[in-house]
Amino acid sequence: MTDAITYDDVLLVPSYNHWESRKIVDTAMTDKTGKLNLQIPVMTANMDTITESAMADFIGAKGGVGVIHRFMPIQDNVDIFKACAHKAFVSIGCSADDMARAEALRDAGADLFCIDVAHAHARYVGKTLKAIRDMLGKEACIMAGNVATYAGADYLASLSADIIKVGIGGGSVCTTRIKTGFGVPNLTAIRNSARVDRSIVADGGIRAPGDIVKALAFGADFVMIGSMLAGSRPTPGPVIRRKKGDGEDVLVKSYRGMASSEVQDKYHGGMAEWKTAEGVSVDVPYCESEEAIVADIIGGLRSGLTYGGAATIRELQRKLDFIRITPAGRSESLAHRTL
Ligand code: MZP
Repeated sequence: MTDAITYDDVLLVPSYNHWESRKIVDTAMTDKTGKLNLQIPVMTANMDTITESAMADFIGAKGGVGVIHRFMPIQDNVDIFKACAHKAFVSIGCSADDMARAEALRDAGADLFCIDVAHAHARYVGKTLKAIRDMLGKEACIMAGNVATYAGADYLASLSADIIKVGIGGGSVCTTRIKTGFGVPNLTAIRNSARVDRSIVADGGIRAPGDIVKALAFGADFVMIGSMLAGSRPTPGPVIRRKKGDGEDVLVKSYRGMASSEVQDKYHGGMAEWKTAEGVSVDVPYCESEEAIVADIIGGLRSGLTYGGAATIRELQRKLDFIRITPAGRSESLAHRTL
């Protein structure tokens, strides 16, 4: 048994800063195979309440990349991909239908693919990865996940994944750890997986810019976010008016786990009797300031790099110095002035 940690368990220790301004630091990241170059290391989650073309365009314009979900007919998927003004990842699963989806998306010009299943350290995922690589050729950028261990990351790397998506059970609308008892707290999953010679994406459980800096410092080259942008204007889905307990109206959007019963109902005609939901669906406040959310992320990342005395994300990773904190240390970290 090993002790495992996640974002709230640690703080990064400040080190000597050479830079006179946080404007000087570089937030860009190129993956280790050289196929993906982003101005900010941020991907938006391939969830049906997070990324279609509006989100892909929004985050693409900011220098990140959107990962379009796959829960739609192939032709709709192609149309949404074609509607994107900037580059976007497209995601596929592991069914026969998904091979056809990948082929159609390739023919539509996609060259960034994400093979996405909940537990990707699995033989059927390895087979799909091999088949997709054979179909797309070596130039295509293939991301695959999710895994949470070195062995899982190594398995996908050995089968030609360019980028590996890491995180099991840590997502804000995920109940996998509760339903199955399995998972690895995210910073430990990131650190262990980052020992493979591929870039990894820290996926799930990121709630604040500081979590992004921690994920990167611990070895992730990219992060994937869902909840931080949930409820914002570029997400798919309608704005809903709800009544609060006090009778006041509030505007919300829906944010739901892709393994929730709501998703099973919508796309698969209900939950199969041999399955259980491993995600939940929640209302999140409607938010008109997606610009401010990303500005906060970029500002936090720039500032974090200077606290770490690092000009680049790779330098931040090399200089990783962290401490475990107590619950008192955590509560001191939060704004806590009282009247
Ligand atoms: P978060 O940013 O909301 O914390 O996490 C987003 C991530 O949660 C997604 O990228 C995906 O890996 C994960 N996710 C999506 N659906 C489920 C589920 O239903 C889930 N369990 O865990």
